[in-house]
Amino acid sequence: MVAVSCPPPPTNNNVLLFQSCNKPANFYEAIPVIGLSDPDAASLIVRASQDFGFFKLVNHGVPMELITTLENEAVKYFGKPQSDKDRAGPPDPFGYGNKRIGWNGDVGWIEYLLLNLNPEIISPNTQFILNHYPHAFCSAVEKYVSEMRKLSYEVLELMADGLGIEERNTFSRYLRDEKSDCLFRLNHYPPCSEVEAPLGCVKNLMGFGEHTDPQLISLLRSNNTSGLQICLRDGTWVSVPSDNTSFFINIGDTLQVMTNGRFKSVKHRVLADTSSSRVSMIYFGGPPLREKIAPLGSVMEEEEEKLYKEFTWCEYKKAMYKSRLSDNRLAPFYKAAAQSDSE
Ligand SMILES: O=C(O)CCC(=O)C(=O)O
Repeated sequence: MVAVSCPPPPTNNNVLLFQSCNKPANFYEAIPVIGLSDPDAASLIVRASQDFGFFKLVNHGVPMELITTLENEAVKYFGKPQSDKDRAGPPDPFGYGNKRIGWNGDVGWIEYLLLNLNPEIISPNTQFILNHYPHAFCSAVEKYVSEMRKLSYEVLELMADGLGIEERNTFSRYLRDEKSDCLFRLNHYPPCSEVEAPLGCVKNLMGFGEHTDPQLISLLRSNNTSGLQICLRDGTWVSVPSDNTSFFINIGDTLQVMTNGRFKSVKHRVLADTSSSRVSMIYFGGPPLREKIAPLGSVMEEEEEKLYKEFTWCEYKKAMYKSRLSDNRLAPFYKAAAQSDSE
């Protein structure tokens, strides 16, 4: 394991806007690997969600053919002329985005397509994509997302089992709701040249800066190009070995709140590769906009203090849209006492 610290962006080249970072030499091999039908899957998932906020899911039952079809469609899409791709942008916040992530100055070595899956939100860009993109692309997205929905329910229900909660749908009900606020994102990180840094060090450009995911969980799949890094609980950044046959599951901020901090939302980031493209696809499972989010009594011990105030998912999103990627976006929702303890 190699500790990494990120110096300020380089000033001696034309990629001034982009953060760069040393890449840890070694891949971290201790990431929990869990089979969906392992007899002890529920308790392993709970342990991984507590210790890492992250795990690799194998034997997930999602047909490889469906995954490959979508990946091929994504590669075709990102290979189109820039002017074609720009027709679905700039992000509203959905649609095609290039280098700029969000509205508050975050940039990365990335282009992406973010699709809204919430029937309550109107996104002209998502509508444009559904109306104008090739049938093969839209149909591949639809089939893939439908598999992601099912998989997210299964994982969340195993989490409830593992925590000893009687109601298996305690978490999954938020995503099963027809107004759930879910998103789907395709990311493309083109190869980048290495950035020369002082003292002859070589650094990689930041593809996607450090952040936690806001929703309950994210289901991430990538091609065989590495670049994803997670932050361990001791603050060390480690590289995740790529595996194009598995899913990586991220715990998001909302599940951290619902479990009163028992599960940790995992800080992660992506470094662009110097020689190959990375393509990733991520399903983000969020609750309905008006749903109240708070620590759940069924997860807490008697007498346990709630660490967070109650808020709606819509309130969280409003705060999030004003923040930078790396901000602690749960900060406004800590109870005062819990906040001063964490300072
Ligand atoms: O591309 C990846 O592997 C991760 C991207 C990510 O963290 C995101 O889209 O929120």
